Amino acid sequence: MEHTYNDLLKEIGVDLALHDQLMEYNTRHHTMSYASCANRPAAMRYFDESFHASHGERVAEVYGYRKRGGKSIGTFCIYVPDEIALAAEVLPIPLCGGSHWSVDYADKMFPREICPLIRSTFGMAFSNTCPYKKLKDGVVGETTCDAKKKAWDLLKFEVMEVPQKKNERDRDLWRAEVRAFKEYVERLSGVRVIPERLKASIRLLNRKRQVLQDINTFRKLPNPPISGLDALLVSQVALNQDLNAFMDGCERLIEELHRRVEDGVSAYAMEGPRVLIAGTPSPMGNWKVHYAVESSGLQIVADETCTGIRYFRDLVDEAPDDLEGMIDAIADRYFKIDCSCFSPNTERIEHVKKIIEEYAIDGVVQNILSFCHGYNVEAKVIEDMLAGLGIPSLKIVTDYSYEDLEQLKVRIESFRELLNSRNAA
Ligand code: BJ8
Repeated sequence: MEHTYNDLLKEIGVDLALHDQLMEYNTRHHTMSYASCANRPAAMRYFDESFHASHGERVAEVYGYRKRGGKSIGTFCIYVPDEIALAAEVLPIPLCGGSHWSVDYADKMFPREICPLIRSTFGMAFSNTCPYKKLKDGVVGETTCDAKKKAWDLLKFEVMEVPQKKNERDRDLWRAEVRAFKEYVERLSGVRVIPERLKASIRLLNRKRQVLQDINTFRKLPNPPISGLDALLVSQVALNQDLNAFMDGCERLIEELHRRVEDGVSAYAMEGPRVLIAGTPSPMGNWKVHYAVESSGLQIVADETCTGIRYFRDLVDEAPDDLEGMIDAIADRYFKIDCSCFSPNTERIEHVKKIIEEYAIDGVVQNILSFCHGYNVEAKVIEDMLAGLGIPSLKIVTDYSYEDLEQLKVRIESFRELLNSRNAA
Protein backbone atom coordinates (compact mmCIF):
# COMPACT_ATOMS: atom_id res chain seq x y z
CA MET A 1 0.00 0.00 0.00
CA GLU A 2 1.35 3.40 -0.96
CA HIS A 3 1.79 5.91 1.86
CA THR A 4 2.67 9.01 -0.19
CA TYR A 5 -0.46 10.86 0.90
CA ASN A 6 -0.51 9.76 4.53
CA ASP A 7 0.52 13.15 5.93
CA LEU A 8 -2.29 14.81 4.05
CA LEU A 9 -4.82 12.12 5.03
CA LYS A 10 -3.79 12.51 8.67
CA GLU A 11 -4.10 16.28 8.49
CA ILE A 12 -7.69 16.00 7.24
CA GLY A 13 -8.68 13.62 10.03
CA VAL A 14 -8.48 10.25 8.29
CA ASP A 15 -7.84 7.29 10.61
CA LEU A 16 -4.77 5.90 8.85
CA ALA A 17 -4.89 2.41 10.34
CA LEU A 18 -8.53 1.89 9.38
CA HIS A 19 -7.98 3.56 6.03
CA ASP A 20 -5.21 1.04 5.28
CA GLN A 21 -7.66 -1.77 6.08
CA LEU A 22 -10.29 -0.26 3.78
CA MET A 23 -7.82 0.15 0.91
CA GLU A 24 -6.39 -3.34 1.41
CA TYR A 25 -9.93 -4.78 1.24
CA ASN A 26 -10.89 -2.78 -1.85
CA THR A 27 -7.60 -3.45 -3.63
CA ARG A 28 -7.94 -7.19 -3.02
CA HIS A 29 -11.38 -7.25 -4.62
CA HIS A 30 -10.36 -4.96 -7.45
CA THR A 31 -7.39 -7.22 -8.22
CA MET A 32 -9.47 -10.40 -8.04
CA SER A 33 -12.21 -8.97 -10.28
CA TYR A 34 -9.95 -7.52 -12.95
CA ALA A 35 -7.56 -10.49 -12.99
CA SER A 36 -10.52 -12.43 -14.38
CA CYS A 37 -10.68 -10.22 -17.49
CA ALA A 38 -9.21 -11.99 -20.51
CA ASN A 39 -7.90 -9.14 -22.55
CA ARG A 40 -7.95 -5.63 -21.14
CA PRO A 41 -7.15 -2.51 -23.18
CA ALA A 42 -3.81 -0.99 -22.15
CA ALA A 43 -5.61 2.36 -21.77
CA MET A 44 -7.50 0.93 -18.78
CA ARG A 45 -4.36 1.60 -16.77
CA TYR A 46 -5.46 5.19 -16.17
CA PHE A 47 -8.77 3.92 -14.73
CA ASP A 48 -7.05 1.35 -12.51
CA GLU A 49 -4.75 4.08 -11.22
CA SER A 50 -7.73 6.38 -10.67
CA PHE A 51 -9.26 3.82 -8.34
CA HIS A 52 -6.21 4.24 -6.08
CA ALA A 53 -5.92 7.98 -6.81
CA SER A 54 -9.45 8.54 -5.46
CA HIS A 55 -7.88 7.99 -2.02
CA GLY A 56 -4.60 9.79 -2.75
CA GLU A 57 -3.80 12.09 -5.64
CA ARG A 58 -7.43 13.16 -6.17
CA VAL A 59 -7.73 13.99 -2.48
CA ALA A 60 -4.65 16.22 -2.82
CA GLU A 61 -6.20 17.95 -5.84
CA VAL A 62 -9.44 18.69 -4.00
CA TYR A 63 -7.46 19.79 -0.93
CA GLY A 64 -5.39 22.18 -3.09
CA TYR A 65 -8.50 23.54 -4.77
CA ARG A 66 -10.04 24.36 -1.41
CA LYS A 67 -6.78 25.84 -0.08
CA ARG A 68 -6.94 28.26 -3.00
CA GLY A 69 -10.40 29.35 -1.84
CA GLY A 70 -12.52 26.96 -3.92
CA LYS A 71 -15.73 25.48 -2.48
CA SER A 72 -17.02 21.93 -2.76
CA ILE A 73 -20.14 19.92 -1.95
CA GLY A 74 -20.74 16.24 -1.30
CA THR A 75 -23.53 14.58 -3.33
CA PHE A 76 -25.16 11.14 -3.40
CA CYS A 77 -27.27 11.03 -6.50
CA ILE A 78 -27.16 11.82 -10.20
CA TYR A 79 -30.12 14.20 -9.78
CA VAL A 80 -27.85 16.93 -8.40
CA PRO A 81 -27.06 19.16 -11.42
CA ASP A 82 -23.29 19.38 -11.73
CA GLU A 83 -23.56 22.06 -14.45
CA ILE A 84 -24.95 24.59 -11.99
CA ALA A 85 -22.50 23.73 -9.22
CA LEU A 86 -19.53 24.14 -11.58
CA ALA A 87 -20.90 27.43 -12.96
CA ALA A 88 -20.88 28.74 -9.37
CA GLU A 89 -17.32 27.43 -9.02
CA VAL A 90 -18.44 24.76 -6.56
CA LEU A 91 -16.87 21.34 -7.06
CA PRO A 92 -19.35 18.45 -6.67
CA ILE A 93 -17.88 15.34 -5.01
CA PRO A 94 -20.08 12.20 -5.35
CA LEU A 95 -19.76 10.28 -2.08
CA CYS A 96 -21.59 6.96 -2.61
CA GLY A 97 -19.62 4.06 -1.13
CA GLY A 98 -19.39 0.61 -2.72
CA SER A 99 -17.29 -1.25 -0.18
CA HIS A 100 -18.55 -3.90 2.21
CA TRP A 101 -15.64 -3.09 4.53
CA SER A 102 -17.34 0.00 5.99
CA VAL A 103 -20.99 -1.06 6.27
CA ASP A 104 -20.91 -2.05 9.97
CA TYR A 105 -19.58 1.35 11.01
CA ALA A 106 -22.96 2.76 9.93
CA ASP A 107 -24.55 1.06 12.98
CA LYS A 108 -23.65 4.16 14.94
CA MET A 109 -26.65 5.91 13.41
CA PHE A 110 -28.50 3.67 10.96
CA PRO A 111 -30.46 0.44 11.24
CA ARG A 112 -28.96 -2.66 9.65
CA GLU A 113 -32.03 -3.17 7.47
CA ILE A 114 -31.23 -0.49 4.91
CA CYS A 115 -29.40 -0.51 1.61
CA PRO A 116 -25.64 -1.23 1.71
CA LEU A 117 -24.94 1.79 -0.48
CA ILE A 118 -26.13 4.09 2.30
CA ARG A 119 -24.47 2.02 5.01
CA SER A 120 -21.15 1.82 3.18
CA THR A 121 -21.12 5.57 2.50
CA PHE A 122 -21.84 6.62 6.07
CA GLY A 123 -19.76 3.78 7.49
CA MET A 124 -16.79 5.42 5.79
CA ALA A 125 -17.72 8.80 7.21
CA PHE A 126 -18.24 7.45 10.77
CA SER A 127 -15.00 5.43 10.71
CA ASN A 128 -13.05 8.46 9.46
CA THR A 129 -11.92 6.61 6.35
CA CYS A 130 -13.69 8.85 3.84
CA PRO A 131 -10.99 11.32 2.75
CA TYR A 132 -13.61 13.78 1.51
CA LYS A 133 -15.38 14.04 4.87
CA LYS A 134 -13.65 17.29 5.75
CA LEU A 135 -13.08 18.47 2.19
CA LYS A 136 -16.50 19.93 1.58
CA ASP A 137 -18.47 23.03 2.48
CA GLY A 138 -21.92 21.47 2.29
CA VAL A 139 -23.74 18.27 1.45
CA VAL A 140 -26.74 17.96 -0.86
CA GLY A 141 -29.16 15.06 -0.53
CA GLU A 142 -32.34 14.43 -2.49
CA THR A 143 -35.78 12.96 -1.90
CA THR A 144 -35.43 9.74 -3.86
CA CYS A 145 -35.77 6.60 -1.70
CA ASP A 146 -37.11 6.60 1.86
CA ALA A 147 -33.82 5.55 3.44
CA LYS A 148 -31.95 8.42 1.84
CA LYS A 149 -34.64 10.97 2.69
CA LYS A 150 -34.61 10.00 6.34
CA ALA A 151 -30.81 9.89 6.43
CA TRP A 152 -30.69 13.53 5.30
CA ASP A 153 -33.09 14.45 8.14
CA LEU A 154 -30.78 12.85 10.69
CA LEU A 155 -27.69 14.49 9.27
CA LYS A 156 -29.29 17.87 8.54
CA PHE A 157 -28.15 18.07 4.93
CA GLU A 158 -29.40 20.44 2.27
CA VAL A 159 -32.10 18.55 0.34
CA MET A 160 -33.39 18.85 -3.23
CA GLU A 161 -36.98 17.70 -3.59
CA VAL A 162 -37.16 15.20 -6.45
CA PRO A 163 -40.86 14.81 -7.36
CA GLN A 164 -42.31 11.32 -7.42
CA LYS A 165 -44.44 11.73 -10.55
CA LYS A 166 -43.75 13.21 -13.97
CA ASN A 167 -46.69 15.49 -14.66
CA GLU A 168 -46.36 19.14 -15.66
CA ARG A 169 -46.77 20.39 -12.11
CA ASP A 170 -44.03 17.97 -11.00
CA ARG A 171 -41.75 19.36 -13.68
CA ASP A 172 -42.50 22.88 -12.43
CA LEU A 173 -41.63 21.83 -8.88
CA TRP A 174 -38.36 20.31 -10.11
CA ARG A 175 -37.46 23.43 -12.10
CA ALA A 176 -38.03 25.48 -8.91
CA GLU A 177 -35.81 23.05 -6.96
CA VAL A 178 -33.04 23.44 -9.52
CA ARG A 179 -33.31 27.22 -9.16
CA ALA A 180 -33.14 26.89 -5.37
CA PHE A 181 -30.01 24.74 -5.81
CA LYS A 182 -28.48 27.51 -7.93
CA GLU A 183 -29.10 29.99 -5.13
CA TYR A 184 -27.62 27.57 -2.60
CA VAL A 185 -24.34 27.12 -4.50
CA GLU A 186 -24.14 30.85 -5.20
CA ARG A 187 -24.46 31.54 -1.47
CA LEU A 188 -21.81 28.95 -0.70
CA SER A 189 -19.18 30.31 -3.08
CA GLY A 190 -20.22 33.93 -3.42
CA VAL A 191 -19.97 33.41 -7.20
CA ARG A 192 -23.01 34.24 -9.33
CA VAL A 193 -24.06 31.84 -12.03
CA ILE A 194 -23.87 33.88 -15.23
CA PRO A 195 -24.87 32.72 -18.72
CA GLU A 196 -21.29 32.45 -20.05
CA ARG A 197 -20.15 30.23 -17.18
CA LEU A 198 -23.31 28.12 -17.30
CA LYS A 199 -23.00 27.64 -21.05
CA ALA A 200 -19.39 26.50 -20.59
CA SER A 201 -20.27 23.97 -17.89
CA ILE A 202 -23.22 22.63 -19.94
CA ARG A 203 -20.84 22.05 -22.86
CA LEU A 204 -18.21 20.47 -20.64
CA LEU A 205 -20.60 17.98 -19.05
CA ASN A 206 -22.29 17.23 -22.36
CA ARG A 207 -18.86 16.39 -23.71
CA LYS A 208 -18.21 14.11 -20.75
CA ARG A 209 -21.49 12.27 -21.32
CA GLN A 210 -20.82 12.10 -25.06
CA VAL A 211 -17.44 10.47 -24.42
CA LEU A 212 -19.12 7.89 -22.19
CA GLN A 213 -21.72 7.26 -24.89
CA ASP A 214 -18.90 6.76 -27.41
CA ILE A 215 -17.20 4.17 -25.22
CA ASN A 216 -20.44 2.33 -24.68
CA THR A 217 -21.21 2.29 -28.40
CA PHE A 218 -18.33 -0.19 -28.79
CA ARG A 219 -20.28 -2.57 -26.56
CA LYS A 220 -22.96 -2.87 -29.23
CA LEU A 221 -20.53 -4.71 -31.51
CA PRO A 222 -20.70 -8.53 -31.89
CA ASN A 223 -17.23 -8.91 -30.33
CA PRO A 224 -17.03 -6.06 -27.82
CA PRO A 225 -13.49 -4.70 -27.48
CA ILE A 226 -14.21 -3.70 -23.86
CA SER A 227 -15.66 -5.88 -21.10
CA GLY A 228 -18.54 -5.03 -18.77
CA LEU A 229 -16.13 -4.93 -15.83
CA ASP A 230 -13.94 -2.36 -17.58
CA ALA A 231 -16.93 -0.28 -18.69
CA LEU A 232 -18.10 -0.26 -15.06
CA LEU A 233 -14.72 0.99 -13.86
CA VAL A 234 -14.85 3.81 -16.43
CA SER A 235 -18.27 4.86 -15.07
CA GLN A 236 -17.08 4.69 -11.48
CA VAL A 237 -14.02 6.81 -12.23
CA ALA A 238 -16.26 9.31 -14.09
CA LEU A 239 -17.82 10.27 -10.78
CA ASN A 240 -14.63 11.12 -8.94
CA GLN A 241 -11.75 12.25 -11.10
CA ASP A 242 -10.81 15.64 -12.50
CA LEU A 243 -13.03 16.16 -15.54
CA ASN A 244 -10.34 17.04 -18.06
CA ALA A 245 -8.01 14.25 -16.95
CA PHE A 246 -10.94 11.83 -17.13
CA MET A 247 -11.84 12.87 -20.65
CA ASP A 248 -8.21 12.55 -21.77
CA GLY A 249 -8.20 9.02 -20.32
CA CYS A 250 -11.42 8.26 -22.21
CA GLU A 251 -10.06 9.65 -25.48
CA ARG A 252 -7.02 7.37 -25.19
CA LEU A 253 -9.33 4.44 -24.51
CA ILE A 254 -11.55 5.27 -27.49
CA GLU A 255 -8.52 5.41 -29.81
CA GLU A 256 -7.42 2.00 -28.59
CA LEU A 257 -10.91 0.56 -28.92
CA HIS A 258 -11.01 1.71 -32.56
CA ARG A 259 -7.70 -0.07 -33.18
CA ARG A 260 -8.99 -3.20 -31.48
CA VAL A 261 -12.07 -3.24 -33.68
CA GLU A 262 -9.91 -2.87 -36.80
CA ASP A 263 -7.68 -5.72 -35.62
CA GLY A 264 -10.64 -7.90 -34.59
CA VAL A 265 -9.60 -7.94 -30.90
CA SER A 266 -12.34 -8.88 -28.43
CA ALA A 267 -12.25 -8.28 -24.66
CA TYR A 268 -13.51 -11.82 -24.15
CA ALA A 269 -11.59 -15.08 -24.56
CA MET A 270 -14.74 -16.93 -25.60
CA GLU A 271 -18.08 -16.12 -27.09
CA GLY A 272 -20.92 -15.93 -24.59
CA PRO A 273 -24.48 -14.69 -24.23
CA ARG A 274 -24.89 -10.90 -24.18
CA VAL A 275 -26.51 -9.55 -21.04
CA LEU A 276 -27.80 -6.28 -19.71
CA ILE A 277 -27.32 -5.38 -16.05
CA ALA A 278 -30.38 -3.46 -14.86
CA GLY A 279 -31.25 -1.93 -11.50
CA THR A 280 -29.27 -0.30 -8.72
CA PRO A 281 -25.88 1.42 -9.13
CA SER A 282 -22.48 -0.15 -8.38
CA PRO A 283 -20.30 2.64 -6.94
CA MET A 284 -16.51 2.36 -6.67
CA GLY A 285 -15.57 -0.69 -4.61
CA ASN A 286 -18.53 -2.81 -5.75
CA TRP A 287 -17.62 -5.12 -8.64
CA LYS A 288 -19.17 -8.28 -7.21
CA VAL A 289 -22.08 -8.95 -9.53
CA HIS A 290 -20.18 -7.87 -12.65
CA TYR A 291 -17.35 -10.19 -11.65
CA ALA A 292 -19.74 -13.08 -10.92
CA VAL A 293 -21.51 -12.62 -14.26
CA GLU A 294 -18.46 -12.22 -16.51
CA SER A 295 -16.37 -14.89 -14.80
CA SER A 296 -19.32 -17.24 -15.44
CA GLY A 297 -18.96 -16.85 -19.21
CA LEU A 298 -21.52 -14.11 -19.90
CA GLN A 299 -20.73 -10.81 -21.61
CA ILE A 300 -22.13 -7.68 -19.97
CA VAL A 301 -22.68 -5.37 -22.93
CA ALA A 302 -24.83 -2.69 -21.26
CA ASP A 303 -25.65 -1.28 -17.80
CA GLU A 304 -29.06 0.27 -17.26
CA THR A 305 -28.02 1.85 -13.97
CA CYS A 306 -26.75 5.14 -12.54
CA THR A 307 -23.24 3.75 -13.03
CA GLY A 308 -24.18 3.15 -16.65
CA ILE A 309 -26.60 4.45 -19.27
CA ARG A 310 -28.83 6.31 -16.78
CA TYR A 311 -25.87 8.62 -16.07
CA PHE A 312 -24.95 9.52 -19.65
CA ARG A 313 -27.99 8.85 -21.87
CA ASP A 314 -29.37 12.40 -21.96
CA LEU A 315 -27.53 15.60 -22.80
CA VAL A 316 -28.60 19.13 -21.88
CA ASP A 317 -30.11 21.06 -24.79
CA GLU A 318 -27.45 23.61 -25.77
CA ALA A 319 -29.82 25.85 -27.76
CA PRO A 320 -30.89 28.35 -25.05
CA ASP A 321 -28.50 31.29 -24.49
CA ASP A 322 -30.32 33.11 -21.70
CA LEU A 323 -29.85 32.11 -18.08
CA GLU A 324 -33.45 31.08 -17.41
CA GLY A 325 -33.64 29.05 -20.61
CA MET A 326 -30.41 27.24 -19.72
CA ILE A 327 -31.62 26.44 -16.22
CA ASP A 328 -34.86 25.02 -17.62
CA ALA A 329 -32.88 22.95 -20.12
CA ILE A 330 -30.73 21.56 -17.30
CA ALA A 331 -33.77 20.81 -15.11
CA ASP A 332 -35.52 19.08 -18.00
CA ARG A 333 -32.49 16.92 -18.72
CA TYR A 334 -32.29 15.70 -15.11
CA PHE A 335 -36.07 15.21 -15.00
CA LYS A 336 -35.68 12.52 -17.67
CA ILE A 337 -33.73 10.29 -15.25
CA ASP A 338 -35.86 7.18 -14.71
CA CYS A 339 -35.08 6.26 -11.10
CA SER A 340 -37.45 3.76 -9.52
CA CYS A 341 -38.53 6.45 -7.05
CA PHE A 342 -40.97 7.66 -9.76
CA SER A 343 -44.50 6.36 -9.93
CA PRO A 344 -45.37 5.24 -12.48
CA ASN A 345 -41.94 4.79 -14.05
CA THR A 346 -43.05 3.93 -17.58
CA GLU A 347 -40.08 5.70 -19.20
CA ARG A 348 -37.77 3.10 -17.65
CA ILE A 349 -39.66 0.25 -19.30
CA GLU A 350 -39.33 1.94 -22.69
CA HIS A 351 -35.65 2.63 -22.07
CA VAL A 352 -34.95 -1.03 -21.21
CA LYS A 353 -36.74 -2.15 -24.38
CA LYS A 354 -34.61 0.21 -26.44
CA ILE A 355 -31.37 -1.04 -24.86
CA ILE A 356 -32.36 -4.65 -25.58
CA GLU A 357 -32.75 -3.84 -29.24
CA GLU A 358 -29.71 -1.58 -29.63
CA TYR A 359 -27.29 -3.86 -27.78
CA ALA A 360 -28.69 -7.19 -29.08
CA ILE A 361 -29.36 -8.44 -25.55
CA ASP A 362 -29.91 -12.18 -24.98
CA GLY A 363 -30.82 -11.93 -21.29
CA VAL A 364 -31.17 -9.44 -18.44
CA VAL A 365 -29.67 -9.65 -14.96
CA GLN A 366 -31.55 -7.41 -12.55
CA ASN A 367 -29.00 -6.47 -9.90
CA ILE A 368 -30.86 -5.14 -6.86
CA LEU A 369 -29.15 -3.98 -3.69
CA SER A 370 -30.69 -5.52 -0.55
CA PHE A 371 -33.40 -3.35 0.99
CA CYS A 372 -33.79 -1.20 -2.14
CA HIS A 373 -37.56 -1.59 -2.26
CA GLY A 374 -38.08 0.67 -5.27
CA TYR A 375 -35.94 -1.37 -7.67
CA ASN A 376 -36.90 -4.66 -6.05
CA VAL A 377 -40.64 -4.14 -6.49
CA GLU A 378 -40.20 -2.59 -9.93
CA ALA A 379 -38.23 -5.71 -10.94
CA LYS A 380 -41.56 -7.49 -11.43
CA VAL A 381 -42.69 -4.91 -13.98
CA ILE A 382 -39.40 -5.30 -15.85
CA GLU A 383 -39.58 -9.09 -15.63
CA ASP A 384 -43.13 -9.16 -17.05
CA MET A 385 -42.18 -6.83 -19.88
CA LEU A 386 -39.15 -9.01 -20.68
CA ALA A 387 -41.27 -12.17 -20.61
CA GLY A 388 -43.54 -10.52 -23.17
CA LEU A 389 -40.52 -9.93 -25.40
CA GLY A 390 -39.25 -13.48 -24.88
CA ILE A 391 -36.10 -12.26 -23.09
CA PRO A 392 -35.07 -14.39 -20.09
CA SER A 393 -34.17 -12.54 -16.90
CA LEU A 394 -32.54 -13.31 -13.61
CA LYS A 395 -33.12 -11.25 -10.47
CA ILE A 396 -30.29 -11.00 -7.98
CA VAL A 397 -30.85 -9.31 -4.62
CA THR A 398 -27.58 -8.93 -2.80
CA ASP A 399 -25.43 -6.67 -0.66
CA TYR A 400 -21.75 -5.76 -0.98
CA SER A 401 -20.34 -8.75 0.91
CA TYR A 402 -18.62 -11.54 -1.02
CA GLU A 403 -20.13 -14.27 1.16
CA ASP A 404 -22.76 -15.23 -1.42
CA LEU A 405 -20.38 -15.11 -4.41
CA GLU A 406 -20.35 -18.86 -5.01
CA GLN A 407 -24.14 -19.12 -4.69
CA LEU A 408 -24.53 -16.27 -7.15
CA LYS A 409 -22.20 -17.98 -9.59
CA VAL A 410 -24.24 -21.18 -9.45
CA ARG A 411 -27.41 -19.26 -10.34
CA ILE A 412 -25.65 -17.26 -13.03
CA GLU A 413 -24.12 -20.35 -14.61
CA SER A 414 -27.50 -22.00 -14.95
CA PHE A 415 -28.80 -18.73 -16.44
CA ARG A 416 -25.91 -18.89 -18.94
CA GLU A 417 -26.90 -22.47 -19.84
CA LEU A 418 -30.47 -21.33 -20.45
CA LEU A 419 -29.29 -18.52 -22.72
CA ASN A 420 -26.84 -20.80 -24.52
CA SER A 421 -29.52 -23.40 -25.21
CA ARG A 422 -31.83 -20.69 -26.58
CA ASN A 423 -29.05 -19.28 -28.78
CA ALA A 424 -28.25 -22.79 -30.07
CA ALA A 425 -31.90 -23.55 -30.91
S1 BJ8 B 1 -31.19 8.19 -9.41
S2 BJ8 B 1 -30.76 4.86 -8.26
S3 BJ8 B 1 -28.31 7.42 -7.67
S4 BJ8 B 1 -31.47 7.46 -5.98
S5 BJ8 B 1 -29.91 1.65 -4.19
S6 BJ8 B 1 -29.78 4.48 -2.02
S7 BJ8 B 1 -32.42 4.12 -4.45
S8 BJ8 B 1 -32.22 2.06 -1.52
S9 BJ8 B 1 -28.84 4.87 -5.27
FE1 BJ8 B 1 -29.85 6.08 -6.63
FE2 BJ8 B 1 -30.21 8.55 -7.46
FE3 BJ8 B 1 -32.02 6.67 -7.98
FE4 BJ8 B 1 -29.68 6.61 -9.20
FE5 BJ8 B 1 -31.95 4.16 -2.21
FE6 BJ8 B 1 -32.04 2.04 -3.78
FE7 BJ8 B 1 -30.08 2.31 -2.05
FE8 BJ8 B 1 -30.23 3.87 -4.15
